[in-house]
Amino acid sequence: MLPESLLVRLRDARHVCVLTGAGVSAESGVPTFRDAQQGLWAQYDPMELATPEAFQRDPELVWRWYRWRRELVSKAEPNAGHRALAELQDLVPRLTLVTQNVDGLHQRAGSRDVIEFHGNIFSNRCFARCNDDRLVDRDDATVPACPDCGAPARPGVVWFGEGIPEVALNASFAAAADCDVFLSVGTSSIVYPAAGLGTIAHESGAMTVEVNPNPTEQSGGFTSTLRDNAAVILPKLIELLAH
Ligand code: BV8
Ligand code: ZN
Repeated sequence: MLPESLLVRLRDARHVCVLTGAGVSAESGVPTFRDAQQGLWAQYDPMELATPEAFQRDPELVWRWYRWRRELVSKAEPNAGHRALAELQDLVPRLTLVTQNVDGLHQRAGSRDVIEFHGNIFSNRCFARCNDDRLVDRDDATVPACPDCGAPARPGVVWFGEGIPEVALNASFAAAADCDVFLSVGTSSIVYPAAGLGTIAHESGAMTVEVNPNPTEQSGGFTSTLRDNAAVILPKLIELLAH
């Protein structure tokens, strides 16, 4: 059951901040980041492939991995957890949704102004960063070339060892520090700086809640933890909030 205190705080909240991770897309059939890679990819460690070094070493391999994931994500549909977060946006005065996911499922569920902390798997950018603002809209080869400088194009995601896009970083930190309620949904809270948002919210006096069927490294730092799937808990939360 959901704690009454959470409902009271949500009803009074001026600003709610939600951080999601791969767990919110699990029920859409998108494997979480740390699930054992399926089939062909079982022998690769995502921590190895999601790096600029891996791309430098073998752009073809990295592109094949991303194409495989793009294929998987394009066949996935948003689930009840995504849809509940889209509804929450119209039930509170202000909602900041920060996602670590690169699958675009929150937007497909109707969420607006989603902060994509780690980028988006469907966008391509120039690996040589000749023009960071320009998305490379060519997808004609395994490793598409940047039309401006001919360097290889890369998926528009943030790799390990790369900085978070400035705008996303600042907006997320500001929202965590300003919000009255912070929900951490479907993340193992391992990857920084995303995993630091919950601590900022907690230290700024927000009520912080972890929605995850399993405990995480940060469970002890939350006001409360709801041990069930996002697609079960979030619709229940909306149901109670809306009535
Ligand atoms: C940075 C995009 C500095 C790509 C991702 C050594 C070397 C280099 C860096 C580091 C290092 N040591 C530490 C670091 C920092 C590093 C880091 O934190 N590493 C970790 C592993 C210790 N961070 C970085 O490198 C970041 N950048 O620090 O740069 C810098 C600063 C300025 C200038 C230059 C440099 C960048 C990190 C971004 C990496 N990119 N993704 C891609 O997707 O291909 S991270 C990747 O992991 C995904 O985005 C994913 O979202 C993220 C976190 O994983 P989760 O989402 O939490 O998923 P996970 O599978 O782990 O957990 C799922 C959870 O869901 C589980 O808890 C499960 O119980 C739960 N669950 C399951 N089912 C459900 C559910 N919950 C609810 N409902 C369900 N049904
Ligand atoms: Zn270029």
